[in-house]
Amino acid sequence: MAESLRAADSKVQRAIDRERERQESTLGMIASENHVSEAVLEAQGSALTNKYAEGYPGRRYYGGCDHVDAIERLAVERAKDLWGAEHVNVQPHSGTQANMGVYFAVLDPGDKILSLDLTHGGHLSHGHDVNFSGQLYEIEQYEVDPETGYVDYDDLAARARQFNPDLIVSGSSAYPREFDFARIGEIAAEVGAFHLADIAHVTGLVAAGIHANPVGVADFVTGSTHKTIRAGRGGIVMTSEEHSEAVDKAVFPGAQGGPLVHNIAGKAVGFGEALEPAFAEYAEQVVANAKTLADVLLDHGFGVVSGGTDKHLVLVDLRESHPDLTGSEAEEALDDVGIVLNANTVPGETRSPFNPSGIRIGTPALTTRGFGEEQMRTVGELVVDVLDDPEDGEARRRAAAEVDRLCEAFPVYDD
Ligand code: DSN
Repeated sequence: MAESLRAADSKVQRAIDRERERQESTLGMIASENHVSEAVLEAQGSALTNKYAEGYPGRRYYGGCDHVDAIERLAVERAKDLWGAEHVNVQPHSGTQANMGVYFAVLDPGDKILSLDLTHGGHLSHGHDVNFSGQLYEIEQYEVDPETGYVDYDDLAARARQFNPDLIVSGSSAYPREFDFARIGEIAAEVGAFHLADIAHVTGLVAAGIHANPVGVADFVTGSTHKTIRAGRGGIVMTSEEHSEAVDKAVFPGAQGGPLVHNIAGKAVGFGEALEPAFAEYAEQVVANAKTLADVLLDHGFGVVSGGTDKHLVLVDLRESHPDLTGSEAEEALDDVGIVLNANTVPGETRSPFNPSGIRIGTPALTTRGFGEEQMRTVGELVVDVLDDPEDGEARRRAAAEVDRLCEAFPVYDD
């Protein structure tokens, strides 16, 4: 039992070592990723993984739950402090499971959901036909205005009146602007729909008070806990007392079995860190860095959806500035020099999801490493140099050397 992973399974250990080295030696710019603290890693990699705890604190279906009860209560209380919700469920295994919990709480199969189209920045779990949400419910989608790149609220309202949804989802995975939660709430109230605000990407920015908070405005707020909030991996549902019982029943036993208590411990630890004043400074820097990145790209003629960003990500539409370069080719060229991001569909997409026309670039992970605007400007210039001529080997070599220098200067973990 005492054998270390290195001694017990060198193949898995080697792959973990390599992954850790990859994270240290590349610039992680996938907008949904971050680097959690050693403390969060320790909590997630603890003996808690051994424990089954179906149910909720004080109401479990298994014995021996005193300590995991204490941990789950801490996660819930800290989440209430961060986002101001009356009721919090920290058990969803992911943001998608959090959305499932809300759908199961208030919808029946065949009910109607109005949500943002995936290619306009939405998410699979908001009703895409390859996901359970698109298979169980009838879906109508709103879009962004093709001219401005902002959600077209008049169109959203018109579709709501015509479609008569049971639930409207605000929230996104690749929309660079804040949602007008109050306006969507008014539209939902007008048509008698519930309003779910999915803040998966911006949980940290909302907690830090630099992004509008839909808690108390929307009926339900879901999020993931490992993106901008930088806590243990998973999801969260927030709601009022009124819907608390329905949500809890929908998450367990409705959608899930035993909670992942090691992840819940990681959530508790990360939420505790986010309650410290330094976290607000971090979140502000995340946004300042994204704005700097957008400015550099705009200055070099790149198409930036909506002309900039309010948050942690920039969505680049390559079609006008680089018509011969697809998002996947851009992702590959940047990956080659150690800048890791993802190809992404863009509003009005004319290619395919597998080889789309854009790239999504995020700043949460680099900001965790200590990057400020100066470094972000450098990174922006590297992106420009590589994408302006992906065949230029000399430019790639220069970029790779600069990536090495930045990685050494800003390590992720001390060891
Ligand atoms: N996969 C996440 C993202 O990249 O946005 C969302 O689930």
